[in-house]
Amino acid sequence: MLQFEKTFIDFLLEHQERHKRSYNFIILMNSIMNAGKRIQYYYSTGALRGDLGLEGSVNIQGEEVLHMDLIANELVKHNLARSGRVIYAVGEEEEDLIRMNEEGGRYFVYYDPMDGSSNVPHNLPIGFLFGIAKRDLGGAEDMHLRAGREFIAAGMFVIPTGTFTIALHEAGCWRFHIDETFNYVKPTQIFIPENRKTWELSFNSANRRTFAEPVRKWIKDNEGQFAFRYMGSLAGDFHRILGNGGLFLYPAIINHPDPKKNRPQGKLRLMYEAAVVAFMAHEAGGAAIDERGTPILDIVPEQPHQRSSLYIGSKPLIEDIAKVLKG
Ligand code: AHM
Ligand code: MG
Repeated sequence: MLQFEKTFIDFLLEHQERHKRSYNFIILMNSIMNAGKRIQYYYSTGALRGDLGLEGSVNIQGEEVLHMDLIANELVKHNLARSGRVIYAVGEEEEDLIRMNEEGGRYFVYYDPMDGSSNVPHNLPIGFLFGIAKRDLGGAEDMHLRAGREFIAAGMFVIPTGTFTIALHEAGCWRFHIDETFNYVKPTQIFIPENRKTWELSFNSANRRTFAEPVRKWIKDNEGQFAFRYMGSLAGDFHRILGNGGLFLYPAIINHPDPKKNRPQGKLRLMYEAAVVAFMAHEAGGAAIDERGTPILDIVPEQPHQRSSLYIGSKPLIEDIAKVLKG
């Protein structure tokens, strides 16, 4: 018996028609899917081509650039521009705003084409993360620096695992799996589980001594209740939190023995990492805050590449740690 699974584009067509919306968002999403599939292909064949190593340059974040960073960035840029629907994009590998269709575009896209770089040489899971905001057609265009609260959608591909998860504004968080024809199929809605039995704790434990004292104390008092898991790739680690619940944290680094290595703003980038997962967590029933206890979705970026600390996961745990952070 042949089985026909609903594809992501089928799902989106139904969604847009149900809400009597135009096809512009589908056209944009089609370009993002094309980029995601290509990254999937290049990453899973990268070892054979010798493409998993360093490229030789250093990016605007001061990090060494990998061949895969460049390949993935080119794939995303090309596809976004081709859609004709994007006004500006902000990408992790690009210092400046990427100007696309300033006249006719409708969307702003914030993306990290290859997140979790330490996994790349090993071909282990990385993410392609993106957030989307919409032009305000009602007034003069103000800016592209939108808070997560203003996103209309945000999503992530976990590569080469083959999952794609997207949250749509007030329409939930949905998971798809890649099939043998490179289509993402079989939508399932994701709700972060309320049952504490499966909850996990996820952070880079080697950094523990560099965290603020109240954070260290919270970890010490609470870690015994949870299994500990850490992949070193936000997409992969957050994927587990969506499935099992619990808490992922990348706190501010303020007590590093080498003060030059402190990161009081945290490591992760607000617009295309923290806000993307925060939007998804929100649609899946979870929450996300920064080191001051401010909801990530409320932070209005001042810089496209701004960093943020991140605490994300099950609501009761976020509420609990927020008290500690605010105190
Ligand atoms: P990247 O954009 O250079 O890959 O950095 C982001 C990554 C996240 O995916 C991950 O959660 C974190 O950095 C891992 O950092 P660390 O290696 O310090 O644990
Ligand atoms: Mg990144």
